[in-house]
Amino acid sequence: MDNPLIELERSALERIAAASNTEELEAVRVEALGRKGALTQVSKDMAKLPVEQKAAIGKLLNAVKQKLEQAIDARRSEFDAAALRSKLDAEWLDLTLPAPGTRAGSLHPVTQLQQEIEDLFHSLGFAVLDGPEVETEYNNFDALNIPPDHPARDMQDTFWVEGGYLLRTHTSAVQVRGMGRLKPPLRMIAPGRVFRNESVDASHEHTFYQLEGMMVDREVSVANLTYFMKTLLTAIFRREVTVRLRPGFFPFVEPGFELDIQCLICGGSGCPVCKQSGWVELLPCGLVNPHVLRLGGIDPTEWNGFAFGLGLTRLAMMRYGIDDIRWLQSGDLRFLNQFGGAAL
Ligand code: FA5
Repeated sequence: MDNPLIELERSALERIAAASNTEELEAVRVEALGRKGALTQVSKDMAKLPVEQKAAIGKLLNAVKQKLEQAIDARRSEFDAAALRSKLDAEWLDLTLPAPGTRAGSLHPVTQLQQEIEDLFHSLGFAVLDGPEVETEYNNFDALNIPPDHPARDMQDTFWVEGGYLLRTHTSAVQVRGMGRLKPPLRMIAPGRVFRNESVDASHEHTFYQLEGMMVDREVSVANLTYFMKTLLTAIFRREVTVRLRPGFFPFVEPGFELDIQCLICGGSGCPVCKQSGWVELLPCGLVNPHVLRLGGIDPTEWNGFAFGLGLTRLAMMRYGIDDIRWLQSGDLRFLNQFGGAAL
């Protein structure tokens, strides 16, 4: 049985050397060393041999097996090294070339718009306030005349945080802080990010931006409110836009209004952004409810005011003709690079 084993070793070593890739090498391994391979067959045939031959053949068998395994491992290492070499060649970087330079970033379109509106209101005597995104339940709801059992709480599906805190659902919470900080007469705006547990679609995000506005003075009227709203929209759109004012309910204003803008994506004929209605809700507003002033430490017999809550993300959509709100938080540079106007 000597010769067949030696012959088997010789031909397997030849084929291992001739294999040109790992697949061919594996085929040789299976044929020679696999469960149904040639060496396994020899080892089964040994059972029929006389006892005195078994030991010698067994020894030879093990030696051949070991030699073939070593040859296969060595050849496999050659293939691995060649694969690594060609990968490194393909990904080669010339570190001696000069660096491409700093690529200038730019402000997000919502930030650009926010800064424009801040400049505008600043020029009209409004302070720009900031507030926390994790708010107290009191500032977000109770102080705005929305007690725990009030159905208006359901209008804003809330992300609750432990310990009486929540992710603010609107920037109106900053009104409460503003009234505490600034004494009347006061004018303030508060831009910022807000959160609602909403199903996302072309015009609804769970995380979006609003810009709150509030003015408290003596004898403030709806005429003052509409003046500021018109000034705002004319400055932003720099052209005629069609708006409509309709009654709207918010417990913190009385009377309350919804100011809608004719959809600038479809021109009013209907699309997914305006939910086929031709109108986009943009700017709810109203005269501040006297109870809210009282809770804010302001005497409503002496002072009154207006407040509005601009949907800043939706305004950006109208301004730039963005047909799906999800683009704005996508982080997709192909989208963002179109707004490269304002450098960081
Ligand atoms: C409010 O949040 C009130 N706090 C606004 C207010 C302030 C009223 C002061 C009166 C006085 P509303 O839930 O309608 O209201 O949201 C205001 C605006 O935010 C909407 O008109 C819309 O433009 C925008 N908005 C609301 N929900 C979403 C959303 N899921 N995705 C994007 N924008 C939204």
